[in-house]
Amino acid sequence: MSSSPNPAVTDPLRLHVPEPSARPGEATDFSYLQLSPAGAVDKPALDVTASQTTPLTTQLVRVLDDNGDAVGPWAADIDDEVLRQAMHAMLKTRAYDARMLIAQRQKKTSFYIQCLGEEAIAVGQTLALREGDMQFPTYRQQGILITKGVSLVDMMCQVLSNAADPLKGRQLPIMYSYKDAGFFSISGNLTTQYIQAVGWAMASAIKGDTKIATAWVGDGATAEGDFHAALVFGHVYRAPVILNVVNNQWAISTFQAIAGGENTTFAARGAAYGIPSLRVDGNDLLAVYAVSRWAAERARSNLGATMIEWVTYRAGPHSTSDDPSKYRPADDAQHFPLGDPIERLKAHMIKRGLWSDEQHEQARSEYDAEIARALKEAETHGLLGSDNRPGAADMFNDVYKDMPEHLRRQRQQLGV
Ligand SMILES: Cc1ncc(C[n+]2csc(CCOP(=O)(O)OP(=O)(O)O)c2C)c(N)n1
Repeated sequence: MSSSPNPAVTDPLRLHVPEPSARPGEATDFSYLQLSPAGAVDKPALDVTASQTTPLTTQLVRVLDDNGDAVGPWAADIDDEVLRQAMHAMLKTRAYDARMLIAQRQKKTSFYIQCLGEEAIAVGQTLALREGDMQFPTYRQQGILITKGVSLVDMMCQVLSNAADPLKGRQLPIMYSYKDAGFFSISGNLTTQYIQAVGWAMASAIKGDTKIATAWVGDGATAEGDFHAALVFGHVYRAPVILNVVNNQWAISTFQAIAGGENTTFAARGAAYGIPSLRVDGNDLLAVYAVSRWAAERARSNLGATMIEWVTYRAGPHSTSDDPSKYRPADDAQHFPLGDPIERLKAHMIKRGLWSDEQHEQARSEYDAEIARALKEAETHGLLGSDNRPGAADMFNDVYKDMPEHLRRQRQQLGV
């Protein structure tokens, strides 16, 4: 009797469509996150190879433990002053978001995006960089600008698209651009900045400069082709760039599993392309700072790109146009096992004698007041629906370096 080499298939095939473990009214099972205890993950040598980091891409670098203590190999020296700066920048970022959200609800602007719960990542990395480095952000890294002390009034004028808008009303609110602050123009097209950051870093190397670039992308946007192109170029040319993936578990209403996160990690992708990669607690300011400094040092030492997956949670709606209660449990953020970045840093700083509940409350109310004052001032330059806005003639400038004939004609047709 001979057995058939190709037995008849009886079960029909089924398409697998990943789903989150919970929908509204249910409780998320966060066990998919694969957490490591604080202090448990090694700190590799700067010249580590990608394959040596492969085991680390399924672990999680964490410094702050549940008692607010800094533990393990990544807990090394962080200045008290850096911690204070980080706390102030995180509180200010949160206060800015809260105020701008209200401004949108009051119809002062058409649109806003918060970074609630993700403040530590942009703030911590910015503090680990140097003047002259260029960051290629998404719309959820306003913490970079606030850490750098960019004028709040100026940022607000962009959000209000008013007469003092530095971008002359041409861009959707929150799509900032601050070349001098090392903040590359935000584009609405997801992931385009990722490959541009690698190119900028390559240019810095070609010129023999000492500046490095940082690239930012969300978990959902890693599914774009530009993500893969960036990894290939970053690896091939050993570009001095930090490739950040902010895994906040959601891309609008889609869970990270549908972007390719099921049974793997985003950090694992970097290692597979030949880029040393780490997976890090994004709600742990000390871990963000330590790992960012390490990656920056690797880049400056001509050791090439580093990929960092920051594990965090998008605690707020995707944007002011989104209602997350339609697709995820309303109390999900409170159950996220990595907690809140501000609360965790606060507990650590109080333990270290650098901060107190009173100072915390005072800083919070001072930022609320400062931001309210800044918004009042920004509103004197106009807001949504007012006539106080950039002139229509501006609409035709800067399409090209010099205005071509057909744009001149269109401007004349408009009579401006
Ligand atoms: C090329 C492109 N496709 C789709 C969109 C619409 N869009 C805007 S934000 C977003 C979700 C992005 O999610 P993620 O990358 O996880 O970042 P997060 O918003 O969570 O920070 C989508 C699909 C877009 N802006 N550009």
